[in-house]
Amino acid sequence: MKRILILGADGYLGWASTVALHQDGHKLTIVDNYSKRKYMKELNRDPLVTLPKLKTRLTSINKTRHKINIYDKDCTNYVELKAIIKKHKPEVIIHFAELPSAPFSMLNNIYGWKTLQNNIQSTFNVAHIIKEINPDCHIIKLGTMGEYGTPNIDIEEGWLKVNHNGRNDKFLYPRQASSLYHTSKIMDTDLLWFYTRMNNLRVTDLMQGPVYGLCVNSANEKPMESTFTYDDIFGTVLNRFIVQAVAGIPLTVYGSGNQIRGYINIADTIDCIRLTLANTPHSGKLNIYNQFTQQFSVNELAKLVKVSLNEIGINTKITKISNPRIEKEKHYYNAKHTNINKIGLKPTLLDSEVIIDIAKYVLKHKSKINKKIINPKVKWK
Ligand code: USQ
Repeated sequence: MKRILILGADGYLGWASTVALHQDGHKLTIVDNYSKRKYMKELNRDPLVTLPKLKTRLTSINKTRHKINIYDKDCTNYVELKAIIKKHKPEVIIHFAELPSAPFSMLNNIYGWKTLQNNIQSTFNVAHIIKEINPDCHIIKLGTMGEYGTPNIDIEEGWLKVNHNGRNDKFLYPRQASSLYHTSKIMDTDLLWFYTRMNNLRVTDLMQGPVYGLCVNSANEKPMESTFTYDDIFGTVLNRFIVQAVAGIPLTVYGSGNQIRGYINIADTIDCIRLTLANTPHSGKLNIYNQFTQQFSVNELAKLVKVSLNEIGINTKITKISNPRIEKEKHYYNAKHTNINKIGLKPTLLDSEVIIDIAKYVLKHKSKINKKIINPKVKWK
């Protein structure tokens, strides 16, 4: 069992990880400054269910096993973050404390800079503090498959071997993002690789595809429930499509719908965190995992939602709307993702049952769906 510091514990993945790792018996300290909630409010976006803040959500959990320490602090504040790390001496830091949305980062110069500033500064703080205090602490950082973009060659897991003029070397796989958010994640990776090779840190970078699904324990929904967003700025595509179908709105396929990405169920995200916790990198090593389980085009996802929800009497229409983003719509996509399977991931595959399960949760909260926050308002051009 480990002493773990979770940064960004109020989010979709942060909260799910907090509950799961607490159940596994780890000793947790969690931090969040609720900045995503603040920006959602500023932009008149709400999640499907507005959950209480961490302290309230932890009331029942904190009566059992180890008590979880909670801090309402900003990870871009070096001094405050350092004090927490000094006090709790984590063996592992899981860093989710980043602004996670591509459309948010492309809305205007203010949110673009906020995304860059928050994400780079929090990552810098984690790496620099760990270098100063305890280089043996394992840093697990959520990266994104979007760092690689859509190159016309296979996407390797983090690294590319290059033979140039008869000589060989290995470099970070080329990165070319198509939003400022994804660019901030590239900068994170560069910072962590810098500290890993210069200061012998131990870092795991999880290059995750868009996540879907629920973190709801059906036996006792309350403590497990994670924030579930479906709006045009903070929602990811599959969760959005399911909410749109339940609300009777045609699914918003952007452009031709041939964009391919690698997707992952939130339950598998949590398992990946558990597996990487058990596989600490050697000192001076950056382990990179491409964290997704299946590739789909947007059209395939829309069709799967339509066919699956038809089984429970929901009749769904699909529309193609002008793509608000600048992204390749027809492209080669073959991303390797074997490293995480090698250390033990048993993938949860996307099928009708999974989609219907998510839809049942959404149906319970159907009256809360705000139809005004579905159509994309942020344009890249
Ligand atoms: N899309 C639609 N219709 C929609 C929403 C999205 O066609 O209503 C399309 C987008 O144009 C894109 C694809 O679906 O081609 C995925 O979009 P997304 O909004 O689900 O995901 P994205 O903006 O790429 O970012 C999300 C998360 C981010 C994570 C990333 C992984 O917000 O935190 O890093 O997924 S990846 O996409 O592999 O970069």
